[in-house]
Amino acid sequence: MSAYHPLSEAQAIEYARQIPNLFQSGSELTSHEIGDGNLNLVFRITEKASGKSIILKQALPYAKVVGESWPLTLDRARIESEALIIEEGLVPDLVPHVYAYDADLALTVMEDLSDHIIMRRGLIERNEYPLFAEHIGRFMANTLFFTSDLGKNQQDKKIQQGRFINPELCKITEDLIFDDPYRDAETNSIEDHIRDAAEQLWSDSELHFEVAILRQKFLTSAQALLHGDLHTGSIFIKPDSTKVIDPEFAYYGPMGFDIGAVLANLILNFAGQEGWSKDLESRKAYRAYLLQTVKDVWTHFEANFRALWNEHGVDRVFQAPGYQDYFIKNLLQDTAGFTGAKMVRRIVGLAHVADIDKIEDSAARERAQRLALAIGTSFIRANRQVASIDELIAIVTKESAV
Ligand code: SR1
Ligand code: MG
Repeated sequence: MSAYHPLSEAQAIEYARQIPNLFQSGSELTSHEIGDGNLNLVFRITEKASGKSIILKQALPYAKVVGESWPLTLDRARIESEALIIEEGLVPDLVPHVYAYDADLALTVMEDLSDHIIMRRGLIERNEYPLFAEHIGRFMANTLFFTSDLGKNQQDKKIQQGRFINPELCKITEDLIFDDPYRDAETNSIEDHIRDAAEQLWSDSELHFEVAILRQKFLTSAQALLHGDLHTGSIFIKPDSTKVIDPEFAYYGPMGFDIGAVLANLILNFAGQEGWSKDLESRKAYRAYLLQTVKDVWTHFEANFRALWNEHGVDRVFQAPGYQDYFIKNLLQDTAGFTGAKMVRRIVGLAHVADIDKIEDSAARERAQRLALAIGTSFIRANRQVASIDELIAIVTKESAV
């Protein structure tokens, strides 16, 4: 019989006490459940005397955002802890340290990052993070390159892929990103004032063709071990530090899906700016910062990725003249499509983003939603054509000028 049970705050303290070499025996510990995501329990355990703290993250056997009617595998806790450990081996400064993983309780014990804030909140507060683009570009270049056939022994890659099949969490993505937004699905969440725009998505067969291309890539293109859910709620940040958390959706998929998640969430915040400042000039300045960050994320990613390829490429055939350029061009195109799909799902699908949903003025919120849909659908349509990051920036600029 499994020993699994969801922990209470008191039980989390008892659990933490038993972890060797963390807290003084008998010291006073406090416990708070601080999880605000869609799926898990997250306890922060603090030792009163020393101020030392850790995080216990426990998977629930269902999706918290919906309830017990949506069962969900506990194996995602294993996936998350194994992915974090792999990422720590590649970019130790950019992920939290994992102290322990408990398979019976589907629980990971990890470093507390409470001196950072969740990046989505940081962007809503309109903070600037000058090191973010370099950090996330380096995170994605290293994790994607060194888990792919470009940078990892190709037999070892296949074995590693076997540990990251993750069918249930992939199915969530397949439904919520690559299906439901394009039909009148029960799980969609659509505000009445944009119903017409949603209906347009459902009847646009040319758009459906492009979404089919992206869906097929998500289902079959096992390029690299992805984070799988790399939105700004999966990033802890402060001005001098970036930490990527929450890789429970990790699986072997198309690289552009991770890059697209980062860009989409920057652009969703861009679309919501009217809701977060009354001052037009300050809004323009923050939007310029966000667009520059979009460009810098891609540029840092590309520079790091090409350097890794040139220095650590494992495959002789992939050194063929012109192949690296061809690969990067295709990756940018995938990134464009996945960015668009990730924007659209956050406006009409099941799980939205606070950058848009928390805008109180409904007229401003509607404008933000329509802008996000216009940019998102344009990006999806660009997925086979775009040739430079500047072309993608130009789409955002054009749609937001209308
Ligand atoms: C039912 S889970 C909804 C969403 O939350 C996660 O963060 C993923 O983005 C997923 O699609
Ligand atoms: Mg998450």
